[in-house]
Amino acid sequence: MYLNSPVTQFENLSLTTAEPNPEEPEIEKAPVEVAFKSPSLPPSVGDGAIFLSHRGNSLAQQKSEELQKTLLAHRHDRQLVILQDFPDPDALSCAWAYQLIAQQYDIKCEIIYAGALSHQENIALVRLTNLPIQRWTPQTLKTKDLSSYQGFVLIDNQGTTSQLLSAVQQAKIPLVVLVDHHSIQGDLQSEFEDIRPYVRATATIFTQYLQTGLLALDSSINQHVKCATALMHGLRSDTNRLMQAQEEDFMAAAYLSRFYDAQLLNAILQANRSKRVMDVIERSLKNRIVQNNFSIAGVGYLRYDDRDAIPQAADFLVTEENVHTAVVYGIVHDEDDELEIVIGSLRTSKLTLDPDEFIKEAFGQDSAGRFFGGGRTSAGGFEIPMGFLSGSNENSAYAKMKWEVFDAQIKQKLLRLVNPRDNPIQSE
Ligand SMILES: [Mn+2]
Repeated sequence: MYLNSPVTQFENLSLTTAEPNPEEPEIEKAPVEVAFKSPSLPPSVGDGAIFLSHRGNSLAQQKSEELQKTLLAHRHDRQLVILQDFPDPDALSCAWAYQLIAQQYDIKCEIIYAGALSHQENIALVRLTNLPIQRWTPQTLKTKDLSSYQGFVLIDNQGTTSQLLSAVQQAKIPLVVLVDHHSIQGDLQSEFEDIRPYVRATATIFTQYLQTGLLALDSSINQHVKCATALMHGLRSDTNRLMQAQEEDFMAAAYLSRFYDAQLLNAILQANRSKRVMDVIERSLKNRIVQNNFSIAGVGYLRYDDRDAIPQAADFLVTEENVHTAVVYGIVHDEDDELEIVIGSLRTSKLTLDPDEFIKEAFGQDSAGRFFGGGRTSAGGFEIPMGFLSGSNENSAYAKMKWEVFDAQIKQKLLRLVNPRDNPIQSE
């Protein structure tokens, strides 16, 4: 569900590299025999391995070995790496790291997402690093021959936040690799699985894979430097600029610091917010209600490309005095207004509040038993499809009425948890 991304905008096409870029050079494929390390990954592989074994991080070592075995078993395959519809820096950077690792085994990965790159920093990240990502809308999917892929991969998500999941499942493509740090969201079966909800960023997990020798980073290879920079950005953004980082995350950042480009990271972080994003933040301020230290704001309708204004507004609302948790939500619609979805983000500084539990409790499950959202430490999100009620907003009175109903319903569900009432009989 991820739910936790930042903001966006790219009507200015020069800003976006979301479309597949046929010129994107395929990375040179090293001969498989040379490229992979011995399957047993001896501790002598790279000093990172020693680093980790000092900490007794045998899980990272063991998972790296398992992943390597899986990759060996899938040499020469073509895989789809599916990200959440609105990918965040953690997802983007890890997918890239996976692609670089996998290509040593002559596995050709295409990194795809269905929604939009919706945070100014994500657009800058993709543009400045030439991050090899492609946007596949459900329409794009129809033009693709899915039978040419032997497997798919989920990174920093478990498929619940991607419109593409059902298509690859229908095409009977097997899930080969699943790496995530969100709580378990379903019963997906994956050949290789590494889900560590206590790790703050998937970038930490991938950096550990690199450290244990799955890919030897080389500062003289431009692409490695850019990928390390992307991982550093992913790690920082999922740990609130390292403020919520724990030892493992700091160790990963320390390792990346040998390779990353500080100036490039700085350029990514300097990306400015668009006016439309600023407007959504303004609406969230105006509309917020504060109860029991929760700040709740509905922001009405917003465009797909501005979807990431929601978590940014939540980031801002949670900074108010006496507020420990902020929830911001709105109805996001695509260009044709055909597809509408309620999207919300939660941010909390309250250590005892588990965003995953809170969101699952507040919104429950859909008819297929899937939760509408979930979370990780300090952040969470939800997506509620509007189905039959989507569209027809040319009638503004209708659009307004529809928003009011959703707004009231979401508020009720949230307030039920914010002001729990043990006694349903109200005494005046
Ligand atoms: Mn993440």
